[in-house]
Amino acid sequence: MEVRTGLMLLLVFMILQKGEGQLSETFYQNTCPKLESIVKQAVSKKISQTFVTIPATLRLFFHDCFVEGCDASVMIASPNGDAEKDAPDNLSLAGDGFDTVIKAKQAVEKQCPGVVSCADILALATKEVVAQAGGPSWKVELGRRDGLISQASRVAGNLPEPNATLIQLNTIFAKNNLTQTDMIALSGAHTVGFSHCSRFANRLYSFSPSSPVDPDLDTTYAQQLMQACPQNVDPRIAINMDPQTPQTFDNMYFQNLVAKKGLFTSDEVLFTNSSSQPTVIDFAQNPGNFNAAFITAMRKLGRVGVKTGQAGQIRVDCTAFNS
Ligand code: HEM
Ligand SMILES: *[C@@H]1O[C@H](CO)[C@@H](O)[C@H](O)[C@H]1NC(C)=O
Ligand SMILES: *[C@@H]1O[C@H](CO)[C@@H](O)[C@H](O)[C@H]1NC(C)=O
Ligand SMILES: *[C@@H]1O[C@H](CO)[C@@H](O)[C@H](O)[C@H]1NC(C)=O
Ligand SMILES: CC(=O)N[C@H]1CO[C@H](CO)[C@@H](O)[C@@H]1O
Repeated sequence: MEVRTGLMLLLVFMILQKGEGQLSETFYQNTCPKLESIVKQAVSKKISQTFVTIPATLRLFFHDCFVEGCDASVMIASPNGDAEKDAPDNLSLAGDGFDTVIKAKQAVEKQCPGVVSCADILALATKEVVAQAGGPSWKVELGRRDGLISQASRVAGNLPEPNATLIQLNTIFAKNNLTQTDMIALSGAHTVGFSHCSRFANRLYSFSPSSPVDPDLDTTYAQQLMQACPQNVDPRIAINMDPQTPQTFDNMYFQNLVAKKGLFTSDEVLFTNSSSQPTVIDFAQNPGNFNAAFITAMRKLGRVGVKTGQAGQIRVDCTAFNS
């Protein structure tokens, strides 16, 4: 009899544990029912102030998830300059992404104090910026807790470089449970936003001894890039990554790749390598297929390394651990 009761308790305990440890679309249904509309309002206001809100928030989410998991660790500000956001890889994260999360969190705290994690607010804000740029929308899984570690030294090697090969891209995404198709779809985020000249200048001036300009770059596009980014250009200069529809979240990125107008080597390789080319052509020709793949991949990205249940904390201020 006692053994059976014990087993029953164990079973109930295991079910509870499992429920607690998983993300769910209805996580805040009772504790903060208006969460989505509060975040939406804060994000819309921020977008009306600056378009940069859109690419900056989207990239911030990606960088957060790939380093320590989606736990808002990228938001932490360190007085010593040794937090995740201070790493060289993060040097170009635009301040407007951080500001978007801070503003949305402040709005959420007014109605549901101490309940919603910064990690979840970043995930919701990211869905919002994509939708408001004309991209697809999706249901965001919630229940992430905020992380307790944010170190610049833990960034290196976890984020892909713009000169990465297909194998390197696949390896780094696979470590985050993302497939090659997920990786290609997520790269479509480069349909909005900016890049500094230094991230692709090698393709214009020093590609190889026999060919200073990368032969995989359309010649007219290469000339336009050289005009925008002359050698020794001001390092603060940044250009649109999608030269055709820079402010719209569409499948133009893939059409650009087919036209040899991918900005980074890591973009163009998705078309030049025969193993990924069919997916690029599919996404270039069928926006619906891209949108569906992007949704699938964003939901998977949002599960990377998440802390749930009692792990981590619900930060009061997204830029600081609770004291
Ligand atoms: C596949 C590997 C990837 C590489 C090598 C890569 C690399 C880069 C680089 C070098 C920049 C320019 C940064 C600058 O100079 O300011 C950039 C910008 C950006 N990336 Fe990626 N990225 C990758 C994947 C992703 C993913 C998965 C997302 C999101 C889902 C993303 C979203 C963005 C956005 C939105 C920007 C523009 C940021 C802004 O305008 O503030 N990237 N990326
Ligand atoms: C990419 O650039 C970095 C830094 O310049 C270099 O260390 C690395 O070897 C390059 N990777 C490839 C695949 O060319
Ligand atoms: C294409 O990518 C695969 C990995 O998916 C790699 O094995 C192969 O060497 C690449 N091909 C070229 C021509 O770089
Ligand atoms: C990848 O998925 C496995 C199995 O679900 C999980 O144990 C692991 O933590 C995941 N990795 C990341 C980085 O999220
Ligand atoms: C070292 C460094 O410049 N880090 C930067 C990382 O990104 C944040 C947000 O834009 C900057 O404030 C830091 O200066």
